[in-house]
Amino acid sequence: MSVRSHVEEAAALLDDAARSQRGIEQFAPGHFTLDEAYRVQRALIRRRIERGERPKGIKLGFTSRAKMIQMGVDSLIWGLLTDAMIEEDGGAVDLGRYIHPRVEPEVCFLTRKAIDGPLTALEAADCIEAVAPAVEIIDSRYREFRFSLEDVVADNCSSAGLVVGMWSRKLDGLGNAGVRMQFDGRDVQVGSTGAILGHPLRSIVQASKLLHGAQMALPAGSLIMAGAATAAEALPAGVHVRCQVGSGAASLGCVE
Ligand code: OOG
Repeated sequence: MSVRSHVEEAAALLDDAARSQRGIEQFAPGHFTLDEAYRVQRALIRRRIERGERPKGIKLGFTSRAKMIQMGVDSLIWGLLTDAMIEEDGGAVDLGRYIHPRVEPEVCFLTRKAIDGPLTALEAADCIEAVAPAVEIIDSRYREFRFSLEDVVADNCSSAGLVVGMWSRKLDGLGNAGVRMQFDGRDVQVGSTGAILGHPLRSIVQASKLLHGAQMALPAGSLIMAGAATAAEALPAGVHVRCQVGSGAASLGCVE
C-alpha cells in the first residue's frame, strides 16, 4: 500500500475542490513550509497536465500594494498557468466553473525568448514579444478567500481563468498607463500600471529570479501575467467586465 505524502495529499484536496467547485478549509498553521507549498503547487499542475492540459506560462501575485493590503499578505508569489485557464476575449464566461470568482485588471506579456536565468530590466524588455491588457479571474479554493501565504501558494495563487486582449508590440508608456476596470460601463477599480512594482517590466525581472531559484526555465512563447494593478472585485452573474490598460482593453461577459 502506498502512503501519499502530505504534499500529494494537499494537491489532491485542492485539485478536487477546483473540479467540484467546493471550497475547503485552509490548512492548519505550520501544515507546510513555503517550500512545500510550492511543491504542492507543482503537484497540482502535474495532475492537470496528466489530464491533458498544457503549460502556458506563469503569473505573479501580490505585485501591487492594493492587492497585498486587500488580502493581508506581503510577499510576492507566483503560480503556473495552463491552456485550460484561458477564456476568450469578448466571450462569455461560465460562472458554474468557479467557486467564488473575482476579477482583477492586469498586464500580460508574451515572451519571444526563453527565460533561463536572472535578467536585468533591459534584458527583460528584450525578452518580450508583445504586451496586452488582461483580466485575471482568481478563485480561491479556500472558503471565504481566507488563506495564509503558504495556503495561497499551494492553491496555485488562486489561478483560475484569464482573458487576454489585443497584443501590442509597443512597450513605451507601459510604466504609467491608466488602468480601469468597468462592470457594465461603470468604473469599479481605477489605477495605474505603475502600481505593479513601479513598472510592469519589473515583474519579468522578478519572474526570472523566481524561475532561477526554482531551477526552472520558461520557453519562448509563454505568457507572464504581471499581477493585478488594483484590488480584485467579486464577479457577479450577468455583468460585462472590461479592463482597459492605456488605450487597449480586454473584456468578458459572464453567464451562469
Ligand atoms: C491571490 C492571487 C493574487 C495578484 O494579481 O495579485 C493575484 C489572491 O488574491 O487570491 O493574482
